Order: sequence, then structure tokens, then C-alpha cells
Amino acid sequence: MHFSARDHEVVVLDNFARRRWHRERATDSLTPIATLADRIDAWREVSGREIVAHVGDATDAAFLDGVIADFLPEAVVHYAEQPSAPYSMISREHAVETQTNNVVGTLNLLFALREHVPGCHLVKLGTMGEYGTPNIDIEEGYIEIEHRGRRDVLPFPKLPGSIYHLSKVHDSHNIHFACRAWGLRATDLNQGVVYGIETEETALDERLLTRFDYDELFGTALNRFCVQAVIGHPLTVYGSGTQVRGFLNVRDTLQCVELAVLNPAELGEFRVFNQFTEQFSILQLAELVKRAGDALGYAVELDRYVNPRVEAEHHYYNAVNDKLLGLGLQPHYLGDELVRSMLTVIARHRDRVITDAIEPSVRWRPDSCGGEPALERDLPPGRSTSAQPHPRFAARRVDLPSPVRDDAPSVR
Ligand code: USQ
Repeated sequence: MHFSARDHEVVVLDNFARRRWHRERATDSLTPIATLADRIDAWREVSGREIVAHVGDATDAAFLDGVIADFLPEAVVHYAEQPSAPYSMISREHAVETQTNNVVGTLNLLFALREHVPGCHLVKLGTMGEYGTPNIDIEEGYIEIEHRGRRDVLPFPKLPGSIYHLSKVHDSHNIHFACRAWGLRATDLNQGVVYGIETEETALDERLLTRFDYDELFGTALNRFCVQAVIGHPLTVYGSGTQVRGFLNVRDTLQCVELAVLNPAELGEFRVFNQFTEQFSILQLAELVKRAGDALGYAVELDRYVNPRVEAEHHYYNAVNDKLLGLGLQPHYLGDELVRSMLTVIARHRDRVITDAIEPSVRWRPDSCGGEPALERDLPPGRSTSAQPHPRFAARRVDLPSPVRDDAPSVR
């Protein structure tokens, strides 16, 4: 809709996987999502513009080839991936499905572009989670290294934190190779955690709403906290909450994709942009939601959960995000007012909240947590998981809340 509104000719491909994954888990978007056909009709009514839809799967080579050969796009925005870290960690089947969907879908697309439109610009949704949390500044895709007296600019080291994040690392390597070997052009948008409900276009008509997930699998931290505040569920802070991530408003994701498309990579170039606007710790987000919620009369509480994931909680984090800003990105920053407005929109849909979908149940190390309480405060007196790590996983620890480390970058 964002591109169509700006007079681009748009074709959309969908296999409705997200709807299926939600049905499988008995969860749903907070906002009601119309069928694709109804949304296209609504967009035509509201804008006078036509979006053409093809229903099919990116892992189906014949389908993808057919659409690409017919439309001959100047740019492809590739969003067709299973995007949830916890979903990919449920079971072997979910891990295999995630990597098959993501890696094979992207590989098919690379071959379709090579075959039919080698000059087309691929704009691929990557993730900041490809880098993990190294104890050095995170560059945009590449790092200059001096090693034994020689220098080179090489891909930035990757430390992905889930099978899902790994799938994006594999994609990055495949796309980079296709640029080097076949001369394709691509931009990898290494996106941080997205929050927000509305975009300029979805606000035009209820039938154009985009999804807003708050469940354990597809909901991201801030969106989840906002729904929890409205329904009176304590905010589900995992571990100490001192994990730091890059975040951005959903409106800014559209600006970023547009900027990437309008300023294409060179032929043969694999370009990486870090796509986030601010860094926060999870605890800072929870405190922000508490403040905004309390101001609206919700009595917001925080609960610290034994972290279901394996991730560093006390760590250095400073990621570069100059490239999109250099192209003209105008960030919408996070603040009390924005959170209050999210809470207000969420309250309109609160009857749709499926409360069973909120508690975390997927654990990165399932066999290490049998019978262990979900909440830190339910652990036996005097024991925290940091005091007595599971013998098989001595690195696992949950500490009392503490501020972001002194040497972490300042946060807005
Ligand atoms: N977290 C909580 N409580 C919750 C949910 C999450 O404390 O209820 C914590 C997690 O432990 C983690 C952080 O918040 O430390 C972020 O988790 P998330 O679920 O909001 O986001 P994540 O799993 O990292 O994945 C999301 C998107 C994914 C995207 C990624 C960007 O689902 O598609 O790639 O954000 S990034 O985080 O930079 O890798």
C-alpha cells in the first residue's frame, strides 16, 4: 500500500502462512485482518489504485518463476519468511519448517531473478539478530579487519540466537554469493524489533489494518507489554530485562524499505543496512509502558520470568545505524505519548485478546527446565537461577534487575 500510494505498480505474493501458523497455535492478531481479496478491494475504494495478488509459495520454484517472468519487477521486497525466534524453537519440525521456508524461498527467488530480471534490486528483510551481542560495536554488514599484518573488509561476524535468526544468516550468505557470482544486486535490511500498530495507509480504513501480534510466538516485546498493560497481565520481562536491542516504529520500517528501493545497490553489490532507530533495554521498555499505562489508569505491574531463551542478559551493545539516516530516514522516536496512543488503540480491541497466548512456554533448552517455576519469585527462597545454574548449562543465569551496564551506549 505504501508503494502503491506513491504510484508504483505493485504485485503481492502471499501463501497465508502467518494465518495458518496462528490457527495452528489457536492465537490471532489483536487487530482483525480482512482477507487479502477484501483488503485489495478496500485499497481500490480508498485510493483508486490496483494491487495485483498471486497466491502461492516462495518455495515453489515454478510459481515464483512464473510471477517474476510475467511481471519483470524493478525491485522485489522480500518479506516471505517465518519471522519468529520462539516458533523456530518449538520442535524439530518447526525448526526445519522455518529454515526450509526461509532459506529455500530466498534461494528460489535468487534463481528467479538471475533467470528473468538480473538487474532487479532485491530488498531482503534481514535481522539485527544475525549479529547477536558481541563485545564490540556492530557495524553495518562488514568490518575492516587487520590480521597478521594484512587488511581486508569482510562480513561482520555472526552470532545468531535462534534457529530463526540462523536462517537469516544463511540467507545473507546465499544472497552475498549470488551478488558476487552472478552480479545480482541486493540490500539486506538488518531490522531491529518493530513496535507500533498503524501506518499512514492502514489508518485510512479498518479493512486495511495490518496485523498486531501479542502472543508468545509472533508478538514482539513492546507490543506484548502494551497488550499486557491493557488487560491487567503483569508485563512478562524475561530474565533480568537488561538485554539491549535496537527498536523501530512500524512507520519507519516503511520509510526504510522505500529509501532502499529508491536508492538501489549497484550491480554485483550486496549492501547491508542496520534498520533500527533507538536502543533500549527490555526493562526500560517495561518501565516506559508502566509509566504510560499508569497515567491512563491501568495498574501496571512487572513480573520477571525465568528467561525461556538462551541469551546474554548483561552485555555490551552498540550498533551503527548511519546508512538509512544518511539516505534521509526521519525517525519516529519512542516516548510516553506514543505508548499511550498504542494503549488507546489496543483498548478498542481488548475483547479480542486471547489471554492463554501470553505466557511464555517455548524454551530454548526444554529438557533443562522440567518442573521449574516460570517466575523468578516462585523459585525457592535464597535461590535464583544465577545462584544454582542447571548443572548441564552452567552459563544460564538470571540476576536481580540492574541498570544497563555503564559501558553500554546511552539510551534515549
Ligand atoms: N522479551 C521479554 N519478554 C517478552 C518478549 C520478549 O523480555 O514477553 C525479550 C526477549 O528475551 C529478547 C527481547 O525481548 O531479549 C526481544 O524479543 P522479541 O520477542 O521482542 O524479539 P525477537 O525474538 O528478537 O525477534 C523480533 C522479531 C524478528 C526480528 C527480531 C529483530 O520477531 O522477526 O528479526 O525481532 S532482533 O531482535 O534485532 O533480532
